[in-house]
Amino acid sequence: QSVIRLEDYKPFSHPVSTVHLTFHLDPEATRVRAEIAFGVGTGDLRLDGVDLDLLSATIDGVPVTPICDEDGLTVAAADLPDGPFTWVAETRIDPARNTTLEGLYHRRDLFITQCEAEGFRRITYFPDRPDVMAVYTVRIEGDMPVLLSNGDLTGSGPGWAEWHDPWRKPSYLFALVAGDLRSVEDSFTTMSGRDVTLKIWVRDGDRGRCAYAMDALKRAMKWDEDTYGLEYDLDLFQIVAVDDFNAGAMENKGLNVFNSKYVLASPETATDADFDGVESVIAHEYFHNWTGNRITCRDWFQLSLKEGLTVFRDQCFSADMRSAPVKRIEDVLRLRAGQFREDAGPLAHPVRPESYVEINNFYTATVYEKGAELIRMLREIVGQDAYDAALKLYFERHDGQACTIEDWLSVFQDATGHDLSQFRRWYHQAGTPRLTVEDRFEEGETILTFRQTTPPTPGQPDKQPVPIPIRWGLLDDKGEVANGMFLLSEAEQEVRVKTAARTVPSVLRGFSAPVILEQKGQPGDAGVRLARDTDAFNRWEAGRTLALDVLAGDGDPAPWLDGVCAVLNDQTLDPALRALILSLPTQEGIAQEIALRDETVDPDLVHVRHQSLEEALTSRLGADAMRISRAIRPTGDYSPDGQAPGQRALANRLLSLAARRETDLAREALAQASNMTDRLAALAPLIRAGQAEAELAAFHAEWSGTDLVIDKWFAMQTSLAPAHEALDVAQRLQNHEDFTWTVPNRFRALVGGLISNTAAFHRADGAGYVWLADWLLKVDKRNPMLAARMSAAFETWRRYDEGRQKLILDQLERIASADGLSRDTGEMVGRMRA
Ligand code: DPP
Ligand code: ZN
Repeated sequence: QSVIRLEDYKPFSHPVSTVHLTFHLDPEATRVRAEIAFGVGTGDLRLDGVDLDLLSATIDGVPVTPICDEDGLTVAAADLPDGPFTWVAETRIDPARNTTLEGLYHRRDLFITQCEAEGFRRITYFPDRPDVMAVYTVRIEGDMPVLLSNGDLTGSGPGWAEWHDPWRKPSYLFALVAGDLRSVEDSFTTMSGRDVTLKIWVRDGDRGRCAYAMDALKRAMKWDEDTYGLEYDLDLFQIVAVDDFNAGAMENKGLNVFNSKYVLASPETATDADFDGVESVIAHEYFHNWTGNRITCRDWFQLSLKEGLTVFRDQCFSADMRSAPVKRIEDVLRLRAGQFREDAGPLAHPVRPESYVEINNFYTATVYEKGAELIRMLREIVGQDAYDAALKLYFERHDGQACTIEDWLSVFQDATGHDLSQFRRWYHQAGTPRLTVEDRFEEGETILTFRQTTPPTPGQPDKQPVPIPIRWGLLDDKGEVANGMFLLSEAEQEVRVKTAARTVPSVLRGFSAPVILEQKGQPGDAGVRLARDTDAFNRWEAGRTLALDVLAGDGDPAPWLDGVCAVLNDQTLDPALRALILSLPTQEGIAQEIALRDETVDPDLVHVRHQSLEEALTSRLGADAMRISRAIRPTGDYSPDGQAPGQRALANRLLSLAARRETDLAREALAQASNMTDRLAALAPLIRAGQAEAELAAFHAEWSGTDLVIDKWFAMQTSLAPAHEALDVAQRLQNHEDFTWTVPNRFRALVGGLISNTAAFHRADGAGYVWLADWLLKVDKRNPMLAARMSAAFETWRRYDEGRQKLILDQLERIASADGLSRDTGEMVGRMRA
């Protein structure tokens, strides 16, 4: 496998100014004519191209015969004119047989493109790299009612359309969609008075489920103006929802392509969490217009330049739209579940990686979520005003360019005067730092001693201290006596605060840095923080600490039970926050904690402990659970905004506890449920109890044909079935007539669902591992990106006992030695076994 390295970066040999593309669409034989204007360059002309049939090529009208290979073609320098020249190539491609879902593909009568990272080379020969930016004009010919591409429509007639995008862009932002689609239209007037037409394109019949996405888009556009002073820059902004998509969505200039999961939502079909997802992904892709499109990446090692910043921006947007502390807790849950897990295993890599085999394998939680945390820390370190000034300078200095992480950090240094040389380590060093805090009271002072270390990760045995912004407070029995922000930059440092007596420290408030905190305090401290920390995040965190003492060790459940019951009855607290505090860490979260303590994870024991703490809480609450659940459940019309989702979350959490004893309570709730959030919440306890057969059949009958809901039907069964049955359930369901493994959403629903059922996936006999490996081998032949992503289910193998380790390694070896394994999956499996 050939390795691409950051240190080998060289600019492209020839500048490109314009690209004219003409598509004659045909499912099996699409012809693409590409006319590319190259400027004066040096050396050979090397163009990327994969699975293309080259029909003809000319330079300035004269036929040329390039040397073609598997990855592209070369025209020798001797055959190139001295001055600028025009390259014209005609290629033939087969979108119907393109099962990779990269490049141009044809599914269910739709032509769809996905070009990030390297899909454009499956459309035509081109220097397919983000630092080659050009102005595109596109003509589409095809017998379909809707023919879309980037930018503005400049002409159309029956069977053809022409588009022009005035903004220079890299090839990964090119898009084309064609087929029988319907649109929902709206408009937005920008702060400078430009009227922008907004269109969301969906299949006939789905127009009734676009309102929330449209509303979120307009709110995102307004927010970016208000918060960053950034305005949209075309007269048209379009979103297309498609059912066959490898990722969540794609920010192509002026024509975002979305997995329909992040567009279509109605109270009957989508849960509160789905509505949140629509809002944040719509915002994320829209925000890319400036952080990604106007300023793009020089090369793919810089991916976090656009992704980290854009995730941070969408997190802030969602925090402003709803409860900020609740959003922060949800972001941290996600960070820990994906990124801390990644950082702790064989796939750990820096936010800015230094090498890759297949770039698709680096669209990771580290690049995205940890990348966002780095921006958040920068803001924490320099302060909001300096952050705003830096962002202003970033857009002034780099608009229209393809940039690096160094460019970004230089902007911050220049705008704020902060020396960020040590901060760079956050981008280069993999692994999650461990932060410990010890406190003592001496002579009228509370002294906090902070220490940091970062464990070795693959290829990086030695780590250096990183700057860690630590927001802290001190609590006494009346409330907060002091607070502040401390920047820990050395391996060990102290903070001294004058206090009258010992206080309870509350550190890393708001999760001010992406580190693992170990708090060496007094036994009752977490209980104090849970009861009265002024920082909502740390109240939740204290509950989690107490729960993990029971779940990952042998702690006494009483402090957790007492603490969360007090929180439950605190009417002044946001119900959404109460629901989060009342929830247990997931079994994956518990396993992570056990591994952190250098103990072997026993998934069965984790499962048992998890169940018994749920049971203990159920006992403790008794009849209160249903009483409070009923009282707090919102009545009236469904709304995904405001207080209602939090009230539903709390009502449903309590229902899930109460229904452990009496499944009839869940049946009753199901009968009364009038939205998808409540229906799924009512179904869950029945599935867990293995008593949902009739309900699942009714659900299927009602939603047959509504793909996103049927995805839920599959996922809930494999993810919630009792551990000893879940694999059988999955094997039965994979023969269901609605199970189409070639559709990524459906595959992820069933297989991803089973993987998330940790005790089932990690069955001691290894049947879960064999089953997943069988699937990966099958899917890899069609859609390598999808298989490679899913293979990360094995990344935690070192956590388990020798028996399970061997069973997983056997499967990794079986995959590694399979004939024709993709570069994607080959790289993943290789790294996991190393
Ligand atoms: N660039 C996309 C996104 O993260 C992923 N393909 O929005
Ligand atoms: Zn993104």
